[in-house]
Amino acid sequence: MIDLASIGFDEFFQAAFRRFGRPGVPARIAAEHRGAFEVWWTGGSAPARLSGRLRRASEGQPGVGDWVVLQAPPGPGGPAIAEALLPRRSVFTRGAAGRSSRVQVVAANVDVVFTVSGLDADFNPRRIERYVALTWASGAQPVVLLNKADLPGDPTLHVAEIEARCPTVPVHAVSARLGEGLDAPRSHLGDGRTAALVGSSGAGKTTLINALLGEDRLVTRPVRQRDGRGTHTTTTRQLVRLPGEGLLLDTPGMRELLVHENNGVEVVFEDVATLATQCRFRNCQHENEPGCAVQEAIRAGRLTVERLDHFRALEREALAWQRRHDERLHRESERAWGRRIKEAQVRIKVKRGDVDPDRYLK
Ligand SMILES: Nc1nc2c(ncn2[C@@H]2O[C@H](COP(=O)(O)OP(=O)(O)OP(=O)(O)O)[C@@H](O)[C@H]2O)c(=O)[nH]1
Ligand SMILES: [Mg+2]
Ligand SMILES: [Zn+2]
Repeated sequence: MIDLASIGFDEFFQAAFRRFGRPGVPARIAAEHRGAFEVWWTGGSAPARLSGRLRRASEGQPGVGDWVVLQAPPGPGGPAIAEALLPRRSVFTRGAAGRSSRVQVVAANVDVVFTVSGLDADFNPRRIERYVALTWASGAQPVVLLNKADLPGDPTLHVAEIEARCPTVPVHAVSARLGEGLDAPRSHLGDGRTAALVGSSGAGKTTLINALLGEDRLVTRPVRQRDGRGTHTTTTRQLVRLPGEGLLLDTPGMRELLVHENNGVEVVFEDVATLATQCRFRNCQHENEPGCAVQEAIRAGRLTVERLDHFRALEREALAWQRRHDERLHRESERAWGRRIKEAQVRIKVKRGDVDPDRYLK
């Protein structure tokens, strides 16, 4: 038996299921492998497939983490049939490799996306930025986990570098192998919450899940000695339950992180974007300008400050993203980042008392 609330079936999905209005059984897609699904429903776990109508539906295909409606309770007579996809609260997608127009659901209805990066040859700040940008666009909270902190070297510099590049994003150094620093990812979990782990093959996503589980349940494999790259060990996206602490979604390391048109931004922040078009000034920053529809909505209780912050972060990421497409602008911003990273490094040294603050920080 599964208590649906513990796997994320909250008021949002309850209301969506009521609006669906026909008989059926709500279930969450827990795993997918080549078109075959495993779903979780109140009766436990069961195999499922999509109805023909859902397979042909234009609104996008269901992925792991999605809530679907089964025609009937699963029984012994073969896979249950999912006939409808409930609306999503968040969705992390990427352009599928190969056919450029296809969009692949990496993780649906996740509250947090952990971008996992090894503090070895895998460490690549620009790639981490891309994951963070895609996470903002998904509607989930980004968190960066710099794994393998047990390797020689000082992780604090890397943490500072990522913090400088991704302001407002929590960045933590952890060691999945030694089980160190796990309170940080734990603090983002909770009963009924879902966190997805993304990152390149070999970063240690599955090892991290095992460490949080406290048992070696999922298969992990060493990276190649030569270049530290993983061997694509995880091949299915799947949800794992951490009793009382929520759900983790393991994903296969991605070879490519293709961006596609807007990655769902307009869906997730439609309310804020619409309000912004109603401000008196076209370049309104929504701070204390007269005639600001966004601040007006906050005063009236129709919009929360948190949501505006989240939207701002996304805008900032989107801007950074656009910049990267412009080679000339890109080089300029790279120099600016370099300055900010240096400043962050100096701040750390000042904290440790290694340098005289008056010389560096004015
Ligand atoms: N030194 C060190 N090695 C680690 C750590 N975490 C994971 N590893 C090693 O990194 C290798 C790859 O780990 P996996 O967990 O399989 O990596 P993954 O991100 O799941 O990779 P894919 O499933 O291929 O996407 C394994 O040999 C792990 O033991 C860590 O904290 N420190
Ligand atoms: Mg794995
Ligand atoms: Zn405004």
